Amino acid sequence: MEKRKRLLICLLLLLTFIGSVAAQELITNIYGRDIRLLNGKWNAIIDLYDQGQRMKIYENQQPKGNTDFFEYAFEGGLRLNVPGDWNSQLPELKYYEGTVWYARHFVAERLANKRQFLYFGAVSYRCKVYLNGKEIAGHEGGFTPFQMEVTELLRDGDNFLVVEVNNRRTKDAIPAMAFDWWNYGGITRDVLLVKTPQTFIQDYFIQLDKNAPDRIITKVHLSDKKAGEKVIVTIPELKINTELITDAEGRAETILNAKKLQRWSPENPKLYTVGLSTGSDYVEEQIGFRNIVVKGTDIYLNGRPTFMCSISFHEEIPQRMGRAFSEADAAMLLNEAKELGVNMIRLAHYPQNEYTVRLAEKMGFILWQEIPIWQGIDFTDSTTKQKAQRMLSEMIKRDQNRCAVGYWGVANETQPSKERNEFLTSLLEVGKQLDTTRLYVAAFDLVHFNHEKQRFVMEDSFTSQLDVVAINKYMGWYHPWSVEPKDAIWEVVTDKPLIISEFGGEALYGQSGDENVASSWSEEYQARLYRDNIRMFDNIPNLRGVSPWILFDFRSPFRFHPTNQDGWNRKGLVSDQGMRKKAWYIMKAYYRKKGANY
Ligand code: GCB
Repeated sequence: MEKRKRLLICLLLLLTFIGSVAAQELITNIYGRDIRLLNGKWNAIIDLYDQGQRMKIYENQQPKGNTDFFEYAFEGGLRLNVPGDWNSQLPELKYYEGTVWYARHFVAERLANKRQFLYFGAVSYRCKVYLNGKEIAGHEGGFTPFQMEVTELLRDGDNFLVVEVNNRRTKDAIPAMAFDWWNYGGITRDVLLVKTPQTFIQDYFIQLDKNAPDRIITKVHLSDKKAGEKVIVTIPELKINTELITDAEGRAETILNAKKLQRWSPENPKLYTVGLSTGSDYVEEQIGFRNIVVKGTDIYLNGRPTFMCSISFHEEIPQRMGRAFSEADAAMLLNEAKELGVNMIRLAHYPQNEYTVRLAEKMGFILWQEIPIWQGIDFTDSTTKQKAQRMLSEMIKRDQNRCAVGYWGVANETQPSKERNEFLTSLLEVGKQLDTTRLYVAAFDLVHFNHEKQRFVMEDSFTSQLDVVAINKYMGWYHPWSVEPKDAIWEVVTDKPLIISEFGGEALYGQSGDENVASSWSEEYQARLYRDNIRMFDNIPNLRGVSPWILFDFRSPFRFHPTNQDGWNRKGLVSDQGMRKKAWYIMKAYYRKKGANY
């Protein structure tokens, strides 16, 4: 009996624990809500040996009796900026991979007629959240948002919030043990306290049907399972004012017909004010509408075959050697992309912050967003698979109404295997359940020259499941030219559109050298490599876009060359100091020429 009782208690505890850490459905358009930013200077403790848990430092106890003492205090110690990575804030944290505890006080009010949530834009890589001494949530994945309800947990007056952040690389993580960018740790995006009505509009999807220029798919989900609730959707500029009624699940959906719709495009990134209201809630945001589909080997944007003149960047400000996190950071990165003359950006290699996505949409960039399934992922691990599925849904849910997003990327440079195929197939299933209005893409690095055929070829059965196949190919850098660029003919997944999602080579800005010698790390070599690759592009019949690697030089721990790299991947078209290399001008000219096609 005793044993059974104990077992039952254990089970109950476990259930409470699972309940407390379970991810909650994200609130759509968080910045359009009644929010308060909890950014600023937070107190921090570096916990290299993971002792904070044992010491329960999240309780932040103060000594009371004469014999009381605590071997920690948040007050009077390290202070870190939130949002921000920790690596760039303190020399001793530059290479740090481990735990840092963040803490701050904030004043709140318990409100009888409102619900309140804590929302984190991103915490890298895993974290536990403690409010007023109790663990209330946990999250894994460094690039997607999560939230938790705190209505019943807040105190009137002072509240104490602690986040235990850990960025140690592990085999079961995404990305896993090694990746070609800096492993920034910290609370890297905004922290918000959000207020909503008791029953509120939790989620809505308002996007154009992929195949129709005037049918707006509209789906709304209330926070409670309330049937018979009225939801009014308005788009004043289109004279749309439509009433929907929720079903027993609190859901309602319809198709809005929008005859005189001006579609969003890179040349005219038109957005409409869309409002949603119920008896108790109102939310609005700027939403755009566009069609993106594949027919044969073409990508059609708003019914027009479109060539993707793309560029990639990491979420990093090179001059600061730190993560980008603000609207000003987004403007810096995007303005430089605009100068290059692109109509698309591949946000590599993980979902980047919402400021970047929203500003990119206003500026007219088509976006490719992807999750960090980057080489070396353990496809045999079912928990890793679940993590990937969750990351993908968090990415999609956050940006589902950003028409600028044309592509969801599910993987970068993976090797064929049964497990890999099952893993990625499951991701496509999860994605398509949530969103059928974008193209699904993955990048592969398996194209090789077949001497018998005298052709570049690739065999990977998984490509058949994708809308667009993307290829990373470093001709002239990791691969010497097997034939002259003019003879480098491609026969790769010939029935689908191909995008060269990466090509390039390294050059140290300001260094001149032999254009034929890679190890000169010279701008001349990089420029020549660009000219050669551009020559080869003419030999790829189904090529529908290119995306050089990469806009800016970026920090990477495995770039060891002491003088030419010194911890930087130098494939940027623009240097770490913001200076344009020779290859930048070649790419700009190529895009100007291609511009005629979009
Ligand atoms: C790749 C990766 C990218 C690397 C790049 C490189 O194939 O996708 O993340 O940074 O090559 O520079 O080697």
